[in-house]
This record gives sequence, C-alpha cells and structure tokens, in this order.
Amino acid sequence: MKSLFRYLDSVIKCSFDKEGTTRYKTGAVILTPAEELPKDSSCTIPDGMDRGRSLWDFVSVEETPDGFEICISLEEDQGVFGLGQGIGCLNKRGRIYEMYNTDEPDHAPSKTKLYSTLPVFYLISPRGCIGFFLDHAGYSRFDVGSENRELLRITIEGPGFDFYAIPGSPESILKSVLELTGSSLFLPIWALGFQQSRWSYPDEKTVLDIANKMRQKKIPCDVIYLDIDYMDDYKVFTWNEERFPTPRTLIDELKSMGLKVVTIIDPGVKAAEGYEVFEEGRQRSLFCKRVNGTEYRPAVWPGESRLPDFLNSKTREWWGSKYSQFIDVGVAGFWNDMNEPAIFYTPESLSSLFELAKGLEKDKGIDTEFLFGEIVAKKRYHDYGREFYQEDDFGTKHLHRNVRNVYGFNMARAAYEGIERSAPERRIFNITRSSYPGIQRYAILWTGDNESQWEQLLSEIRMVQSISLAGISFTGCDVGGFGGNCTGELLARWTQFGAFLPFFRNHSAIGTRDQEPWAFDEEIESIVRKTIEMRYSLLPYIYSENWRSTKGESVMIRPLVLLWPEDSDTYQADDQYMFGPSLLVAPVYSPNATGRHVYLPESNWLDLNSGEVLAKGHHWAIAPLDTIPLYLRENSMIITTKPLQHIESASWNNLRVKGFVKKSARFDLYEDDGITRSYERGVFSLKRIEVEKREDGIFIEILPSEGELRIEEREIIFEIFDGERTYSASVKDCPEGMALLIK
Ligand code: MIG
Repeated sequence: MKSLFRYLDSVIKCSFDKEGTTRYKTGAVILTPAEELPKDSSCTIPDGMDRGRSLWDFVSVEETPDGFEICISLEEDQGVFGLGQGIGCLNKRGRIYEMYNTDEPDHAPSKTKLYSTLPVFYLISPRGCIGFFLDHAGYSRFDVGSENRELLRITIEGPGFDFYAIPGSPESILKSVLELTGSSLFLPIWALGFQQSRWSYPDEKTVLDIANKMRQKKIPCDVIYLDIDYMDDYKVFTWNEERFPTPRTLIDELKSMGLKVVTIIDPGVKAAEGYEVFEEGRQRSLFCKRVNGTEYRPAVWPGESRLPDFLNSKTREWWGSKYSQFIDVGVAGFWNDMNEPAIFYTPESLSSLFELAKGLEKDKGIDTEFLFGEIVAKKRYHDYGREFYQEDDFGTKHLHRNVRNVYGFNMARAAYEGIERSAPERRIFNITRSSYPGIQRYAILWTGDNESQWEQLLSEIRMVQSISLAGISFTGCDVGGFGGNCTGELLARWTQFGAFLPFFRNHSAIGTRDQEPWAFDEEIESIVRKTIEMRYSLLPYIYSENWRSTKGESVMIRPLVLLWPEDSDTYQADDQYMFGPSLLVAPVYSPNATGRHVYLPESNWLDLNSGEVLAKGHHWAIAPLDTIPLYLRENSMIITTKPLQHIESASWNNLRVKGFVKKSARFDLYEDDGITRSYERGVFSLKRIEVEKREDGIFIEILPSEGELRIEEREIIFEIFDGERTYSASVKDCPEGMALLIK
C-alpha cells in the first residue's frame, strides 16, 4: 500500500493506493493541497479539539484483498452527522450506510443506500469536532457504531482513495468542504419560485390547463415540468409530435403567463437505427462497453438502450451540446433523471433470472414460493456494476462498479457545461437525481422518489439537512410525496416545509391521485396558497441568502448542530433547522397534529405566529393546520416583499424589514437582474442594513450600496421589536444610503 499525506491549511489529505494500480480521480476536489508531508508523517492535527494529536491515534487504515478498511474510534459523547442522502436521524451513529448510487423508489427505514454518494461526515461532541470526506468513486460501506458502538468502520472497495480530515468547528469544516469541492452555482431567481410537476402532463392542452388554473386560482407559480411523456418513444432530445406538436408555441404562451418550462432528460439512449443520438454516439464510440469491447445493452424506458460514458470528456462535450436544441425552442431548465444510472434489465441479468426461473415448479409448494421471491428481489437489486466498463481521458478502463458514484455527477456536469457553451450569458437551471460532492458547482439535487407518507415527510426534513452538511445548498424534495396517494392534510404540511427549502416543487408519480394545490378541498387550497404566498413574500431574504451560499461560506439549510455543537440538545433536534441566519423552522410532520415540540437553542426567539418571546429551551408550539412554527432569532432580521403571481425581478419594491433586536443586527440585501451573469461584472446591489438598539430608541442605517446596479429611491418599512415594544417607521432608501433614529 502506498500512502501520501499533504496539508492544506488545517485540512489533512491522505491518499492510499494499492501497489501497481491506477484509479480514477473523481474531479470532486478542485483545490490541490500543496505542501507535501514526508511519507512517515504522523499527520498531526493542527487545529481544534485534537490539536497536537496524531490522526493515527484514533484512525487506522489497512489494506484488504478487495480494497481497504478505515477504522475510526468513537467516543461516548460524539455524534456522527452527515453522510449525505441517507435515511434516518441526522446523527448516524448506530446504523449502517452504503455508498453505491442506487435508483431506490422505496425509501423505507431499512434502506441503506439511495441515489447519491456524499461521504462527508462530522464527529461532533461538546468538546470539539472533526470532519472527514472520503473521496472515492467506488463502493464503500459505513458501519457507524452499529456492530461495535465505539467504532466507525469504513469498508472500501477498489484500488485506492483519498481521505480528508478536517479539524475545526462544524461551520469551519463545512467551509473547508466548500473550499475543496467548490461553491454552489448561482441559479436564476425563478429557481426559488414554486414549481409544479407531474409524471406526466401528457400533452400541450393539459399543460396549458394547469397553467391557467394556477393563474385563475391565484397560486403563485414559476415553473411547469415536462416528464418523460413529452418525448417521442422515450427517445432523449426528441418531442412527441402528436402530443407536443408545437413546443415553441406552447413555451411562448406559458412565458406570456410568467411560467418557465423544465424538461426531463434521461441518460438511456434508445438503440434505434436512424435515431441521431444513437447513431452519433455509436459512430464516435461514446457509449459504455463490456470488457471485450462490445456494446453494453441495458434496457430502460425506451427498451434496449445505450449509456453514454460520461467518464470521458469527449462524451460529455457531445452530450452537453445536445441541450442547445431545447434551449433554442425556449426550454428554461433541465432535470437530469435516472443517472445512477438506473437500469431495468440487461441480457446478462435476464439470463441469470431465466436460469433461476428454471427451478420454478408447480408442485414444490414453499420452495417455489421462496424462489419467486428471490427472482423478484434479484430483478430489483441485481448489481450491474461488474457488467461494463468506462474509459477515462487517459484511455484507462475502469470497472463501472469502481467509478459508478460519479456517473450522475458527470452527466450533470456535461449538461451544465453544454448549456453554458450554448447560452453563456444566462444562469443555468440544472437538476440531478444522482450526485457526488462537488455537484453543487453544476446542479440542484432533489431527493428522488419519496412517498406520500407522514414518515417520509420527517425523513425528508432530516435528509435535506445531511445533504446540506455535504456542502450542497440548493436541495429539496418532491412536495406532497412522489409515490402513493397524498391527502389534503399531508399536502398542506408538506407545502409548509417546502416553502422553507431552496428547491420547492410539487411532484407526483404516474397512477397516483392528483396533487396540485387545488386537488383536495377549498380549505387545503387556501392553506397551500397562503403558504406559497408566504414563500414569495420572503424572497428578498431567501434570494440574498442564496446569493451568499454561492460564496462558499455556508449553505441555506443549517442543522442546529452545525451552529451550536457545544449544546448537545441540538444533536437530537433534527426535525427542525435554520433557514438562513435568522429563521428557525419547525415543520409539523404528524397527522391530526395541533402542535409539536420545538427546541430553541442559544438565547431568545420571537415566535412569529404568536408574537411571544421564548427563552432557550424546550417548548410546545401550537400549530393548527394553517400554521408552521417559525421563530426569529434574537438580534436578527428578515426582509419581505409583497407576493406576486410569479417572480418578475430580483430587485424589490414594497420592502419590509422585520427584526428582533435587543442589541444589534445586520442584514446584507442582495439584488440584481435575477437571470443573467451581469452580476459577475459588478451589476448588482449589495446593501448592508444595520439596526442598533440604543438608549433613546432604535437606530437604523442603510449603507451606500456596493455594486453598480442603481436602485432608485424607494420606501422600506421597518418593524423592529426589542423584546418590549415594536418600533415602526417608513424610511426612504436611496443609493447613497440613509440613517435614522426611531424613538
Ligand atoms: O423510473 O420520469 O425520480 O421524478 O417522475 C421512474 C418518471 C423515472 C423517476 C424520477 C421521477 C420521475 C420518473 N422517473
């Protein structure tokens, strides 16, 4: 085993490789640690709790026949947080997780793996913290104190891996992860609007009906989705001419109603003679192959298909250029699905199933019954990882299993880079289902096929937080649940949660009950409308925070444990989170509930529903169906506007600043045109708003704006509560700034 260690500020990078092997570098890390340490380095921790200690005092790495094993000893008071898209509590201690990207439509508690590999985890105790990132594109398994309570055992398959150890506070660990893997793409502002999807709105008329209904019913909405049925025979990059004969006209009409269209894109290319994408990919040898060089023939939606080999930059360039024809007809964004990649069956898997099926006999009773079960399970969980190879830019062939976890990452990257080439001045809206660290540079991550179940609503509240801990800020889930039939009550509660997610989209599966905001009854419709309006009113706050998340400092969804690691009560409080710096959100996730338990850390909070001030501690929040518990942190502010039916711009009128300020608070309000990249050339406005409690009143100052976007004089209403009374004033905000004392 060869090992190499490097320091990068406080990050220790450890590389391990088997002698004589070559492995694929994932492309997740963009920053190369410069200073090389001697081979026998003790890897002394430069910072934080374990300062001066060697990493090897509590971490060991050994070579095994299939790969490696890392053992990390856990201490009694440590929680293990993160590991990305997993099911279960935010504290992962006591469970097993696997990193092997999987199309898993059943997010049951027993499941150990889903669509993404995000192996970033934090050991947190009130004494201090250390974070880790395992950079490895192949299979790994994390036994987080399940077999042995005091041991985190990571089993790694493959020829080698990189491993980063990052001591520091959880917030500084997250910052280092963002430095290593890159900060978030800056999405167009409409990405923050409400979005409506369905598998599938089958034709142009249905799409227009949905759009008209949104407007008639005055439900704010910015995006409508076209799922797989817009395609001709599931052929990627085509339109079905019967059901979508005039996509450009459709898109123009929707545009005049303030709606954007996002289309799904699947990686499986139909193997059909004469179909351009197939012919080109084959001619240029861009599809995945078997070890003997023959074409790999998986079946997905279109039947027999080919999978582009995204490991290769030639394939990425070719694939990326395909998006331009959709951009040309006006498609505003792309939704890359099935990119684990999902495979329904292959000649190989079928023949092994047929082999098994030979044992089926009519009169064998229980044996036949078991065999049936086995065939079904084998069909679903067959591992395709050893059936084909991928070739990197250096001509090295990698067994798919060893590079699988970056397939989706590289598809999303191909899309991003292709869209950027064909529309360089516009901001990119790109979604992916499968991901790997660094994906935040290229795409939004949504959590895939959840179900309309209360348990899964809770599961998503936790999942988006562990995804955020991996440095992925722009995330969200299918609001209302994808599989199964939603109920009105569940939709109301899920929408309340969704309003505090960066990505806010209602989506549901084929064959399920309608799930649009009006699909239940009038009370539900009006709660959903009110909730979406609340989201739109918060856009000045959310957009500013989203902009900040692109600066590599933090993420929008912040678990309590990220901010208050010394307070071990936050370790369990994973059914609530901070949305940006000021708001604590505690969604209701139980049926028939009229309230829930909430933990408030740090100091005092203003209950935005009751107007009461609550002290640090455990509370019961009253929350009838139309209410989501929301708290404003002491010495912080939010900025709102009047909600519109769709987002028209990213600079605001009708601004209101609401603050809970006992000492002082500040907020940086960011504005720009919301869609282009002119902000990169300085065309934006950044205004610092400062509020200070003084003996004689509340002092407000708006500093002159940074950036070249000039926003003309406007009125901003301030409502500042100091714990005893509210100070209100309407102030004139002009480009040169202003100051005022409210008595
Ligand atoms: O095999 O395109 O997660 O959102 O509606 C299912 C149909 C394929 C899975 C996605 C889901 C989408 C569905 N897709």
